[in-house]
Amino acid sequence: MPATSFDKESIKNTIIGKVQRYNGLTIEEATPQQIYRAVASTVRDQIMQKYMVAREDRKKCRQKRLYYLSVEYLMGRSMYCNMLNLVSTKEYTEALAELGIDIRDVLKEEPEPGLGNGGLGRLAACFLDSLSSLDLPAMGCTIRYEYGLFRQKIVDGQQVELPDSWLDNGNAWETPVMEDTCEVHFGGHVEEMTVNGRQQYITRDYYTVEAVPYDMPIVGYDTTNVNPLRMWSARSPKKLDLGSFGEGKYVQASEEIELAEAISKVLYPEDKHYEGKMLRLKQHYFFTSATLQYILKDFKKMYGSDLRKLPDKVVIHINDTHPGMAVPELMRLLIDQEGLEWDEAAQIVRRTIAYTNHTIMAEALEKWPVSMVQQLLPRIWQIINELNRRLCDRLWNQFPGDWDRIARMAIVSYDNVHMANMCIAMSYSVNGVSRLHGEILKEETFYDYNLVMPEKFSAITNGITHRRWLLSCNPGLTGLIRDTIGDKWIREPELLSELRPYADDAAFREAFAKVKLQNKERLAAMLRERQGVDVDPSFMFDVQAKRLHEYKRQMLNALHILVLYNRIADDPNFTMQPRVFFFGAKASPGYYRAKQIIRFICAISELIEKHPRARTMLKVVFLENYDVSSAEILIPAAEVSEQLSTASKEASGTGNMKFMMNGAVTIGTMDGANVEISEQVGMDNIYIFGMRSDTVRDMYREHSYNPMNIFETNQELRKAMTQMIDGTLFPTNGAVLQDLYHSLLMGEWGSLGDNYFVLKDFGSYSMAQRRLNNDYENRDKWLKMAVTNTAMSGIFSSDRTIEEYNEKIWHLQKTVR
Ligand code: 26W
Repeated sequence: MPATSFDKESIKNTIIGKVQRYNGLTIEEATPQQIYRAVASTVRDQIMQKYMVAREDRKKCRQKRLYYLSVEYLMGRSMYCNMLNLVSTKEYTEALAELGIDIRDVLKEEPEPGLGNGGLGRLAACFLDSLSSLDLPAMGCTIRYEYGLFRQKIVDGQQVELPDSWLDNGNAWETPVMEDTCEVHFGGHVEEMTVNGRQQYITRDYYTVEAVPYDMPIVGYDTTNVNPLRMWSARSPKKLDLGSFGEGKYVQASEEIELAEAISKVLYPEDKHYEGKMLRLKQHYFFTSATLQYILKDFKKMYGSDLRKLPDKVVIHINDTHPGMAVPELMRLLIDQEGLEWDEAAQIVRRTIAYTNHTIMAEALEKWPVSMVQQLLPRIWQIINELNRRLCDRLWNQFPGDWDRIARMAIVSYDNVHMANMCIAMSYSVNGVSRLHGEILKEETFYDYNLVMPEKFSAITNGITHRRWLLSCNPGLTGLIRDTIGDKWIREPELLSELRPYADDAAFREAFAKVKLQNKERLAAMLRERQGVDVDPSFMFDVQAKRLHEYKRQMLNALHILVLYNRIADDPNFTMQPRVFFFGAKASPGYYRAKQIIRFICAISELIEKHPRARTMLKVVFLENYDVSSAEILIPAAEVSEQLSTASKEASGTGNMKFMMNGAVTIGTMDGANVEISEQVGMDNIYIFGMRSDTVRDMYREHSYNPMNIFETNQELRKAMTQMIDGTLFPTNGAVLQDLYHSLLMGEWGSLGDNYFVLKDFGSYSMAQRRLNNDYENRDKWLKMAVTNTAMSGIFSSDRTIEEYNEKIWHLQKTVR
């Protein structure tokens, strides 16, 4: 037993003691929230003991350290995963039980930190768990938003957004680190002068925002390694001056304070369309500058003042381009503060920064109006401009006269700063997040850059932490796997493949089915409690859960459900496997069409409920406020995983991996990581449909696709689409879905409509669904597929992903003790 593990008795006594000291109460008198805080504090004590060891290890080993910068970290709740990584779930569960407390009631008290939109933020969270568990030295860096992603309610079939004030009762896991507070400067103007023969740049009349770090310890599984997640909070350096109270300046002063603190107020809920909003730029620069200042401070403390060694001791990984201001900011610090020459500084930057791209959607590629950068960050603008000038010089030599190419590759063009170009030009590594995505980056999105610097490009397929997404969220399945193949797979998840032969073992299959049924019952209970909805666990559970986007094609799913409804309604002899279709999806508040899709789904749900026979085999449930915590209940209950993105559009997907690991069978396109999932399980254990990504890209290029041709030939589809606007769904107002309907049939900007090929792929999707429905009737066949999916999911553990990043990009040493 390691010194840091707590036994049941000491856990019990610590909790009793804390409730007494914090609240002056006995356990019986304490509220659930008070108990939660006492338990969290106990778990934290245990982690802190390890944290001290980890910090000593770091000082001793003096290893290179990774800084993983991301504007989003979608952590989910911490308590249970922390207990799990401390290998103490049993001790805590029993200790609480002996105090008369059900651990589940304690876990429910934790607010979920929803500091992310979707895949990108959740990936960062999975990475931290794996980094700690693999004994790699790292620090996650982000913004401590006071409000995370909005909470979603469905009112009258429409999305309503509510603020997510997750910090109301404080955050039990964080500690402020006041001594690392630093200043970030905005605005002003730059003065150039020569001091001792050297050109100097001094910014004057800037305003200051203070950056205060809060650290959250991330403990690895059964190890003493603990890495911090550092969250920066904005604070005004101005203190309210009570002396100015009488002079009426009080209001102005408090307004200034509010403006400064607005920087870390709220997470932007857009994850597709990029809008050059000043506040967003402030957020990005704020946390990037604070992080870089800290990195240099820590480096100098550990290794002295020779910054040329920075690349040997530090790697800065930027999660998409959002922290891309790290490039000019590091240049600025090295030149203006540390006195290095331009070329030296540029070389250090190019050897220290690595960049991951997460999307090829043109509208999501980050760009900032020059005027905005100039005004907000005048010195940074100078540096960007100089980086651009030198880059374009080089390109001009290489491609004389090729203006188009140079414009495509430039950092600054058409009055915008193109963040991806800056990140590629100034980093040593650019990676995509699945094999297919990596290829598209090279052949399409960054074609020109790949010609010039092919050695930078690679692809590393995403992963998910099997500790949260199997061990923690699916104890039933975890128990069954342990009873069957032992527990070596917990450290080496690819050993899950030892389960594969058990797909042919009838007793195992039945045990597997029993676990699935229990998870379906657990989901049903949650829905009854939270939404007052009743679902029948004997129905097939089919789930599409992800952000709402046209490219993810929730429409394909919805239209197909409407077609099924019509088959039932029009033909009294038609039957099918009873099925519940679950949707979980938040729409960006300003994304009108996405919100219309939610209305469409909810309207279909109501239509079905009104039909006595349809109700017996079809149901649609829109799960409100899909977040990490509800995913942990939803995913283990799923039997079918819907991964329907237009091929080439989904960079990887990670939900697909979570469903697979929990024994759901995928119906999906050959997109992102679905391609690799299909290779792992084999084509017999997945339902692949639709156009392949090269065909999709050809069709975009040719502008030849006309959805009207399909509308006119596919009668079932035509009928369903017509029902969108003929009063079937909205009897009192047929025009509600007008725009959505038109978007599928009529185009703009040279397209003939249906930009994501919903109609084009509908036939193929509908056939795949028919096969799936028939196969589900064959219970043995279905269960074999489900078991195979779990068995082959090990490669999608983020442990594998992180090992690959480390081999190809980071080159960190594992802490040895
Ligand atoms: C509006 C600014 C903006 C633009 C793009 C914010 C956030 C983004 C992200 C890049 C969107 C995102 O989350 N991408 C997803 O990243 C996952 C992790 O790599 C992939 O699995 C998903 O396929 C990809 O859509």
